Amino acid sequence: MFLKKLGVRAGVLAGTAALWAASAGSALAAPRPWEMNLQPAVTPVMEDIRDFDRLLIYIITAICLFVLALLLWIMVRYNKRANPTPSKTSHNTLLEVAWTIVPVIILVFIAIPSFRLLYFEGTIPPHPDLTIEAIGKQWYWTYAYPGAGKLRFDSQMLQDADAAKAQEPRLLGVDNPVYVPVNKVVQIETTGADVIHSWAVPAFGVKMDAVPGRINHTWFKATKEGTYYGECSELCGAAHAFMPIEVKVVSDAEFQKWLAAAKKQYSAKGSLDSTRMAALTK
Ligand SMILES: [Cu+2]
Repeated sequence: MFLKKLGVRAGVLAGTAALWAASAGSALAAPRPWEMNLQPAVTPVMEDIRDFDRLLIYIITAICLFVLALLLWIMVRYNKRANPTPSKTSHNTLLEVAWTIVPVIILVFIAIPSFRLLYFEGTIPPHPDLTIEAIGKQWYWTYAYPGAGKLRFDSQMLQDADAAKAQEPRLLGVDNPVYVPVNKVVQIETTGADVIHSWAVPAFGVKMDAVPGRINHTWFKATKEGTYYGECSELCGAAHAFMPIEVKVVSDAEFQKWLAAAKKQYSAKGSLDSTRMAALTK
């Protein structure tokens, strides 16, 4: 957002931007082959993360080009042939002060939006519309909706054949996805039942460690309906790569419909205390 104000949103990455724009539908909600950039944002936090990322790219590019120009200039102007008798100068106060102060100014310039973003991510809006518990287990997730009685269920990765049948992406689709309403503040309370896991959905700009013995909080407000995928992002054991996260962002009405059905279907099926091994069969 701050970048918009600075007016530096011009298309350095015009090609990539065009690609994002062309595929702004819900089909983009999953990672794609050869994707070079962050996934498109569907929450205000992720929008700011992408803006911040872009700001850093501009700064890094400018610094790299400046250093490259200096190197080329030195190589051409001060090589042995062009400059046979080198100067014996060893200090230049002005230059030394400049190369200390300028990086400090650049870092402060980066720190201000960085801290603003950190606080935005870290501060859960008061009175979230929905709270979901995400319990990381070796190697699947258990979800509970504390506002909906005993609604609790396990979410396991689909095996390849089942994923193909269900038209879900391989290694990302799950049997029981999480449902959330669109444009609502969702608070995630996450913990680990055995080892440290991490609940992460790139399109939401959310990544929070699930630590046994404590509850961590994070939040998101998805502004676009669709299916979004994430993965456990803390190395948690042999099947760490096989405990994906699938979130379906749906309309209010659809969410209520799912909630009613889910209450009947899942009530108290998953369990906080029992840890069972996820099926590893291929
Ligand atoms: Cu894990």
